[in-house]
Amino acid sequence: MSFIPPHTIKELELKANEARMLVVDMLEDAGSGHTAGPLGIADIFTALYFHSAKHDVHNPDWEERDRIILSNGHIVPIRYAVMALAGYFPIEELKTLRKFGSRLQGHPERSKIFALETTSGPLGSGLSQAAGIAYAGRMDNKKFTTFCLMSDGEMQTGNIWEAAMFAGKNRLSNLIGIIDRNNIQINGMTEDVMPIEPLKDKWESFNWHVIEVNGNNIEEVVYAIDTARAIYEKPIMIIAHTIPGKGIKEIEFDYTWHGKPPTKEEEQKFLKELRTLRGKIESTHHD
Ligand SMILES: Cc1ncc(C[n+]2csc(CCOP(=O)(O)OP(=O)(O)O)c2C)c(N)n1
Ligand SMILES: [Mg+2]
Repeated sequence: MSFIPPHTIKELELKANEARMLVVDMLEDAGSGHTAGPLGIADIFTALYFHSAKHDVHNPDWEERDRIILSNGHIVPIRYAVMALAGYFPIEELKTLRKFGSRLQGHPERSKIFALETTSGPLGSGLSQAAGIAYAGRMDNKKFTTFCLMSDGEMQTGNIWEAAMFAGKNRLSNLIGIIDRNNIQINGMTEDVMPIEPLKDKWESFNWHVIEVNGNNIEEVVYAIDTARAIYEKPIMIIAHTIPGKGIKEIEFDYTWHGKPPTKEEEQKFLKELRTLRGKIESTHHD
């Protein structure tokens, strides 16, 4: 397993913080959208785009690129923010989120941005797409990895488990799923709406290798992806335990923030909180 220098982790943490600030800003501008999910999964998207995934901003169609499939399309603001920071489009374009005619719709559309692998929004379909892409990649003898980001709410959909069976049967070790286990969905806590536990046991029984991590700890996320790449003859599921709304105390753990944007006043307050957090990260000494 590769060693990640502490200063690299710090850089990633700062990047995730910056992406969170962009998310708060763009959602307030849009006046609608999802806040809790994007903030919670910021560290994972940052780890992928700035460290773990193979991709080339100057050649988005590069055949050997890792495929990043976003199944729970509603959390796309964080993907847009991280992609903008990585140079896929101008930061100013984030202001057009959800605007008529914009490339940056509330749910991602591949026809508008080719650097996205799929269009998504209807929950539960991403893993089937990802499993098909991974299967085709193996048939073509390609070395890329297919990542599929999913939400815990999606675990309640039937299509996920068909894909789980398919990938397990075909030993798709080039497929790495990541579940945002944030415990919330649109109208409550997952275990109240429709329990999905024991989640690890479920995936293992479908012949997947399961890794559980703190999804808000970038170092853990990076090492988990490293480990996943070394697993032989099984698809891998990373269950990432995250805090919905991570970084902003008022939003953390509160499912009512699933699908509402901050007001102008809240935006200012939240940005201040994230700036304080940035100061803390900057002053942390990693030896
Ligand atoms: C097939 C389908 N049914 C319903 C919806 C509406 N919907 C959008 S997000 C969501 C909640 C899903 O839970 P989760 O993704 O875990 O929410 P989060 O953690 O982001 O708050 C629902 C029901 C949808 N997008 N697709
Ligand atoms: Mg959720």
